[in-house]
Amino acid sequence: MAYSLGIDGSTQSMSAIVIDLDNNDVVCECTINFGERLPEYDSPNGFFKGETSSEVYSNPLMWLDAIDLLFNELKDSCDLSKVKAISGAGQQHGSVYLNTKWLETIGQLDPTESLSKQIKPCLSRPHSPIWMDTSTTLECQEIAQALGGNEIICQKSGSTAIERFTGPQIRRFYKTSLDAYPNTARIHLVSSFICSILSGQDCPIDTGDGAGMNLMNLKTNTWDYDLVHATAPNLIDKLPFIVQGDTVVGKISEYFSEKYGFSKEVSIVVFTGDNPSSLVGTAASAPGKTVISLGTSDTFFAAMPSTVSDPNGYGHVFGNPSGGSMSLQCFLNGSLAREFVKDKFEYSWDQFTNALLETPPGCNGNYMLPFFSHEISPLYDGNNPVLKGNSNFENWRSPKLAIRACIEGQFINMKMHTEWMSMIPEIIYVTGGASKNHAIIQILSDIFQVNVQQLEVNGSVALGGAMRAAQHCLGYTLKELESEFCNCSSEMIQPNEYNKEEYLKIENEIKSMLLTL
Ligand code: ADP
Ligand code: XUL
Repeated sequence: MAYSLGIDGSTQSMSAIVIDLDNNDVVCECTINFGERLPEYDSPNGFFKGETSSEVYSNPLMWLDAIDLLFNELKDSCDLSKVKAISGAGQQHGSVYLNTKWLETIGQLDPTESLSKQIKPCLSRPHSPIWMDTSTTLECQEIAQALGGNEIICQKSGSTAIERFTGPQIRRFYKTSLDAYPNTARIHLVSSFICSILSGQDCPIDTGDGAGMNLMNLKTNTWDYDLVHATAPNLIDKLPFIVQGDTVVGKISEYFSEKYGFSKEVSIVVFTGDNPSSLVGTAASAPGKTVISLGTSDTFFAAMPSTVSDPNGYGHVFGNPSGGSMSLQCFLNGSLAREFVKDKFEYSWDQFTNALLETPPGCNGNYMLPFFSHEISPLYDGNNPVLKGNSNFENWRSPKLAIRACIEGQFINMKMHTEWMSMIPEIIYVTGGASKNHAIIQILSDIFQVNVQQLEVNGSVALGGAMRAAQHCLGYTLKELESEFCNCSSEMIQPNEYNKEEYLKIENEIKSMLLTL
């Protein structure tokens, strides 16, 4: 019997899925929510703010305690001796800073002690900046200036210098912590940190997650000398190696085999970022399928037929764990914007849905840029949505118009800001909380004029890890794994062609409203 295990080290929780490759079913899924299970870390949503609200950190010891809790639960839920391979992913961009003790300690973890107690003395920086941190605007400018402009950074790394990306974060640490930076022997991403802990050795970074650092050259898949040099001194010695996503890094460490009952022969595949892993777990590894996740923020990602970067600098190119590259566009005003409009009128989701159904496409000539908070696609540093239409609408006196205009504005903005990817998707897979709302998805389908299908998998990040482990260690093909484990709802939502012209008209309106920002 062969089981494969996938791990997801995400912002709010540490999760795992175990799949049975003989019977093609999910053996168990466990989640440790940081806020609920580890309240001593004062991070109800998995992070805390620094001195300024733009600084956002997590405690890496919290992640380690969550790993111990997770494996304890897994041990009670299934027979871990049947697991033959492990891989997984972490939230992208976050970084862990370690001193020279790390390199000795990681190979000799004692199963009678906790992970957090043993790794604590290895941290050269107690807290990890994560992807929600936007404190590095100055460092982004400095790196861009040193390289001769953001265009060059984008050509080299797939993204312009971005505040949450690891390079600018490292530069800020170097500038503000003159003692701690030289004491740092290794800087890991969340993914390579967890992978190192599991395999009991200092592990590499894969090209998928490495591309989210503003340090990796997309053409060579190695650290880019100019970017590394412009970021911080002696940085190259502190970075792990970069490897392709199919690399087997080694076997599970004694810590896990002795403590949780794994066989010593379990192989571990290099971890990747949560979005690249989700690409695998949603069966979208090959070009042609696009995934839109309508969660806290909305993300749009797809495997790329050929690598291009966003000339406007808002989008990103990451490595595709199955080879080639993937594009990703993140919209911060996702579910929270939809909820803002719903709550403003004290509506339930059912009332919200009825409002959508009772208002015609085009919203009777009322348009909205639904940016209720800071936005990154496009860059907008305010908290006022822009409304254009009749006075009832502009003064928030019409719930129906506000609701329809918000959803239309979100998806038209999404369409416009993903055109740089130059792909006409054959199908859009949707996932995340709002994807269950049929009325919202119909508008999405009409605006993109593409068939849309809802994904049934919830934990696509952890599932992607388990699938990659099975593929690269146990010889299963991705096609086999996709057909057994990545299910979609049977219903296909089809675009209404009659609405095409109407939405193209609104696109022009939205374009001119964007110019006023
Ligand atoms: P995340 O994984 O980012 O925490 P989820 O994918 O679980 O987020 O989505 C949660 C969101 O789904 C909620 O914030 C809520 O706004 C949204 N949601 C839940 N039900 C509906 C619904 N019926 N229609 C639209 N949005 C919904
Ligand atoms: C992607 C991004 C987030 C994180 C956390 O660029 O910042 O999606 O990976 O999920």
